[in-house]
Amino acid sequence: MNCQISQILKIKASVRIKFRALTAFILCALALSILASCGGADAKKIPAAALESAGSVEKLIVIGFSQVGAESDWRLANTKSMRETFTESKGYRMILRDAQQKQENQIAAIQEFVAQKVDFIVFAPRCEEGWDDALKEAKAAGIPVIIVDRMIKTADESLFTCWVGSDFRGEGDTAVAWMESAFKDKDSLKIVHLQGSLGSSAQIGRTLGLQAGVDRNPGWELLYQASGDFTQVKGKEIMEYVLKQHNQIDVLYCENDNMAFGAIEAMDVAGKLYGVKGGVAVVSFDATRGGLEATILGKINFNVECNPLHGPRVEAIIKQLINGETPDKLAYVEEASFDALTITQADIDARLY
Ligand code: GYE
Repeated sequence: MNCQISQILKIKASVRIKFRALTAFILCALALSILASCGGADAKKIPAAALESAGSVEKLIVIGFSQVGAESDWRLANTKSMRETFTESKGYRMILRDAQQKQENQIAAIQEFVAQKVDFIVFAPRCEEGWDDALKEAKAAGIPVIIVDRMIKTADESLFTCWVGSDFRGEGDTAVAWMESAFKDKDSLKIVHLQGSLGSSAQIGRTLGLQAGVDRNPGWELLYQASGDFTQVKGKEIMEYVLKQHNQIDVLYCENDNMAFGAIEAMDVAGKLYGVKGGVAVVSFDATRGGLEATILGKINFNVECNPLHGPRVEAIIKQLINGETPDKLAYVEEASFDALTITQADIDARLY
């Protein structure tokens, strides 16, 4: 009998332990699901402004940022600017997706942001064409889309809220104006042209500027033109090839600093004279710190600025939208240019990227 009772007590105790464990499990699961719903999709759906005034649980403004890639110093500075601007301490949560230079990855990122019901989509498009379908999804979900840096081509301007970036054609025109003045006494000019990623606004604008220069200057000849996709590695590869094909090159028109760095490496290896010392005059774009250092050293003759510090500009737009204001549809950043003969150390010291 005693034995039976102790057996029954043991069974009861074990049932009690199992019951307690089950209760704890259920409580944990409940707590987790409450937490998940606080930080989940529904919370994000609430307009940020409303969240701020209501002092609600999730105050962070959620931004989905689709970045092109990490192809250049310019791009790294651009990503850094966005990261430094949209921090949790300032009330933001930025979901960054690096598309690794592939448009399909950017489309997938935009779709992901729509599914996550972010508050704002920001994207730096790889190329101009082919965004309508993805942007229609964002529009249908009521998510504002802010385009930075390069621009898109669309027949329906309502598919994006606004754009901020550079006047790439203007940059090309600035570079060509320098070439026209620097070589005004030369009857013929042999030009090698390293293009950026084909189909991107930065490439299209800078190429159009050069093309206009070639069209109006009968002595100008485009010896060779190829895309180095804005990378140093490809800039070097292409220049190695070109140097084997052509002996006389007057100007190397590089659509960004990194391709110029690569081409300079190739010229160094080949023992080719370039820069202010004579030989191949190097024209570049971006005017990053590295680019300006190469300019003051006389390796790059002329460098046209392209400013990547878009984080604060995008933040200003987001604040306008939250306050119910209408930002400018298109906003161009003011940019300078630097000549190796006049650049100063102060110009470099002032450079933030
Ligand atoms: O010039 C280049 C980068 O779109 C302005 O992209 C940007 C360009 C920049 O990879 O370095």
